[in-house]
Amino acid sequence: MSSVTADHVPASQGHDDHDHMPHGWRRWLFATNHKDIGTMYLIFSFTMLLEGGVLALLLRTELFEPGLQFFQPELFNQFTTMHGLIMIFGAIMPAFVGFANWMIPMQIGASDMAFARMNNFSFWLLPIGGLLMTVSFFVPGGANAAGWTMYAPLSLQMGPGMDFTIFAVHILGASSIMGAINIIVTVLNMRAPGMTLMKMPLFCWTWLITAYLLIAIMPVLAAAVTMLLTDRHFGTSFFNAAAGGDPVLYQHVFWFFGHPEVYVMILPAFGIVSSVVPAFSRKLLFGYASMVYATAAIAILSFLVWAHHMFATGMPVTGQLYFMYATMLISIPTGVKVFNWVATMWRGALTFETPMLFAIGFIFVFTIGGFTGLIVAVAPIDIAVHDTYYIIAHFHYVMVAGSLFGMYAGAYYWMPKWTGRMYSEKLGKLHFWSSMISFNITFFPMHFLGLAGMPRRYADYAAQFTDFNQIATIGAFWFGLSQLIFLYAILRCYAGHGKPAPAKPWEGATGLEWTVPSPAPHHTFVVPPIVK
Ligand code: CU1
Repeated sequence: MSSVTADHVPASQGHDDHDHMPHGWRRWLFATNHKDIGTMYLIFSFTMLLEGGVLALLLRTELFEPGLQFFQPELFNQFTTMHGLIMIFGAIMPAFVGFANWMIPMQIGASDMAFARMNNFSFWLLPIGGLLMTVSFFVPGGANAAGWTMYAPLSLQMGPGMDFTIFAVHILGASSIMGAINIIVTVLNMRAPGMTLMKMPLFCWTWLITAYLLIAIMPVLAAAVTMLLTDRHFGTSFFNAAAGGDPVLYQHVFWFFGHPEVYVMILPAFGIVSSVVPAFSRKLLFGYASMVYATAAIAILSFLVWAHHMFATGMPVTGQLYFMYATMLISIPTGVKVFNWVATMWRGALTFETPMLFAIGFIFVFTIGGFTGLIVAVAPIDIAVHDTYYIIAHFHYVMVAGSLFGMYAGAYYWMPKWTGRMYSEKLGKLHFWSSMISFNITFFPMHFLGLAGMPRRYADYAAQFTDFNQIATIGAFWFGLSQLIFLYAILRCYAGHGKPAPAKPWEGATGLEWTVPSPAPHHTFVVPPIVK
């Protein structure tokens, strides 16, 4: 990574009067500039993606055949829980904060994030939280096997690993809240002259709205797990029915966090796709204002639909109807977005470099996930497929083909800005096609498994489910290996291979970040031209 900055810190090295950037490991531990912190966020989240991915492959290995081959059900369930928690809190959320750190200041013409030292703190909480989450495996009683949702009453009976998980969630949540505060203050206070809110790139808008979501929901999650903690150790009985508590209350509190959390993980991807599609269509984004309003509408509606995760708890029919219709309402602003992306491409001068492939792949495959979301919003259907692989298929279409593909679109799009090098288009395209095909081989059959009644979170299954499970496992290993292509492609850039990137590598790209040279100078922003 030294080659990234080598060209840009020469004068100050040695006699360090103006540039207070520390060198060596201190540069990273004490980092206060948004680019280094952004890089660390991205490295951390990719590491967690690999850890969560290995856990997923362990699950798929056990599920290659019916019967118990490798893992006992208890351990299998621990893998399930940790796969979910690590992907959500370790991989997806920090990755988007990494994108925000790198790109938002450059996109709005700010010199850095508003709170540089808090930025350092919120990053360094992550490895601590991630470590705590991971070591809970090795605590007596093990990591919690109650699922990533940590439902009471089961989570009240888990071993000490559960307390590790609770504490890890607190720490990761605190990091998210600080990241969100930083992003809000940066966007609202530090825009260059002329950069009005309605001129910001969509990525800044989607992150601004996401940050408000985070501030609203992370304390709710913290409250839920704190109540678990006091139920476990301090004699309360919020969720303990035997002592007058209500386990379903846990689900209400959890999903009041959990549903908006889904949008925390997808809105920034919407922002990235809204940057990439216009660039490779050589057109301005179609319907900018409607994109902003649709994002805000999705965010507001996301607070009103939480109990669609709870249709199977025996809700009154009026409650089921309300949550069903409210959930379906979200497909309207989401449809506006998909329409706008397609309309942006309509009659554009399209080219299909890797970022555009991932963006189009996102629109196509994420929309399948959105569509199955509409299907499971229907209460009677949801009750039928509740806790089956249909749900697993649905949300992996949203989180992998949505969040992850959106991130890959952004990573290839801005890689020249980050590394100063052009990635290999051959490797990028190989990564895209290999991921796209293997992703669908992995997750599409899970729709059939779910409809046929295969339940989630079991290490064993009935023999008639064997074929689709074997297909899914083969796809999963293929998908996992494909991600190493990305690792290789980006390491090549950092190692200085590939053509030097021009400041503006993409013909149709607009936005302030492209007025900065590649790689972006280490400390300060090149004084931005006044936006007209
Ligand atoms: Cu939901």
